[in-house]
Amino acid sequence: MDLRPYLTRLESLNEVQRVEGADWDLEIGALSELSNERNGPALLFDKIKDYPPGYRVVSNLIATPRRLAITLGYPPDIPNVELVRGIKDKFNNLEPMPPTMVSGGPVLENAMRDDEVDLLKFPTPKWHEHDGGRYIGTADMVIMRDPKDNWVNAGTYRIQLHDKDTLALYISPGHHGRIIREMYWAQGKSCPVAMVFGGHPLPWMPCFVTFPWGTGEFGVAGALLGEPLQLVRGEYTGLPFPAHAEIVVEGEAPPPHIESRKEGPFGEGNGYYGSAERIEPVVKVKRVFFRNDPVLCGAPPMRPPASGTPTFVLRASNLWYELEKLGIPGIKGVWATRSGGSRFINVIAIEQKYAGHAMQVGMAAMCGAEGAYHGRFIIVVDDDVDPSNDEDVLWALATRCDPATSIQIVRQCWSTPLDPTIPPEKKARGEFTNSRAIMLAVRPFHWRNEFPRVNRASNELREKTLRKWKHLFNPSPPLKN
Ligand SMILES: Cc1cc2nc3c(=O)[nH]c(=O)nc-3n(C[C@H](O)[C@H](O)[C@H](O)COP(=O)(O)O)c2cc1C
Ligand SMILES: [Mn+2]
Repeated sequence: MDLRPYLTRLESLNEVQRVEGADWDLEIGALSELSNERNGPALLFDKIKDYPPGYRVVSNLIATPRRLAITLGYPPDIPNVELVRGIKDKFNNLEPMPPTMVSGGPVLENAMRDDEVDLLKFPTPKWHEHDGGRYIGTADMVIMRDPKDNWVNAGTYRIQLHDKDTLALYISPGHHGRIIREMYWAQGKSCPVAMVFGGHPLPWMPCFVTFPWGTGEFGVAGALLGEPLQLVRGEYTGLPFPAHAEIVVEGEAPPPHIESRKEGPFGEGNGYYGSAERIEPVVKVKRVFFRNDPVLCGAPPMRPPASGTPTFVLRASNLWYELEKLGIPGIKGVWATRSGGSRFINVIAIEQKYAGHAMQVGMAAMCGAEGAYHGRFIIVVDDDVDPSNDEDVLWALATRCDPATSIQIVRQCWSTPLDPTIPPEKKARGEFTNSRAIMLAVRPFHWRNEFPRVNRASNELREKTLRKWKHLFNPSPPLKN
């Protein structure tokens, strides 16, 4: 549950690159994007411009399927679809493990109280050129207690740095933190909040994966860690936060009529500034706790296929789970393409079992809580196609999908204000809907046996040829069909 040994381990696997002398103003953001576009390592920035050595930022911690696999205990080279299958099974069989309260921890090594609070002490990046400010919270945990039922929620919501003791907290409608915050405001009270800006990625993961209302994400974190997460009680709010966190703040969100400020714009995961600049509530910070030489964690959204967070793998896992729960047979693999910003292009590979099976899968993929929200294209392929290989999927689309007969359009589906294709006048009336295309890139079931044979060398011929001629290939090309 401690970030430091985890970073040492990543470093021994060549999965961390140290960078010295970068500027918090756009350079850390641009380097994170350039690196992730190349599937590069996590970046650990030190000696950041204007900041003392030791005040670090790490970005892209689990941004590649490879580092996500390492973090969750899978082999680093596990094929994408096997990773998605593993996460689907793991996350849906978790027995929450309640956290334990401890009396101290590394996070309490340094403190700033009341007038001492100065968040400018940390090298918060300005991530993208047209961002409205610096965002201290991207790979964060926002911790709040339900005032009625007393359980503790932890969610990842973006956090802008307004000034030395004021933050903006942007939470979308329906998300748990927003519901809880409004419960306090309805009683005319400020909402107590603790926020974590860095730590081990395992306890962070449940904070950006959706769990039902009432499920404490800290219990899920314990299940992922295999031991109870250690928490300390904040002296200002009484809220619990991880004892091994890097930087934690405590404060309160006053009702919006008392104080609100402009938030955004912020570069979002679709690749646009979709939610623009709006008036949003703030958080007044009263306490800051941080470790010696703190590491601020960042997971900046990026224009796809780049991404600071592995949301594409998690979307695919949830979608697969939903299809499985419906009892649909023959699902062999699910993927959410990185280019589709994880949501807009979903691919499902099936072993066709009956006429209409492929269309059943396409329709089902638009219906569950995960699959229905914020989608656009659903591509169904046969199981000789790796759904996580974009080039193979495009080949299947190019050769097995007849536009006139294999594409179905469904209108008025569930989208979001972030969807860049919704025209301004429709957005103004709150009509956040879009259309979906189900694209069947499968051999038509009833004449699949007469469909022309594929001319790619068989696995057997490939293996035999490569064994004999392996000196010609460096690195060796893929073996599997
Ligand atoms: C990097 C990143 C940034 C996110 N930013 C926001 C955000 O600004 N606002 C928001 O409501 N959700 C955001 N999300 C999505 C939520 O974290 C996600 O929906 C989560 O399930 C919310 O937790 P909750 O279900 O406890 O509300 C973000 C997710 C990631 C991975
Ligand atoms: Mn929650």
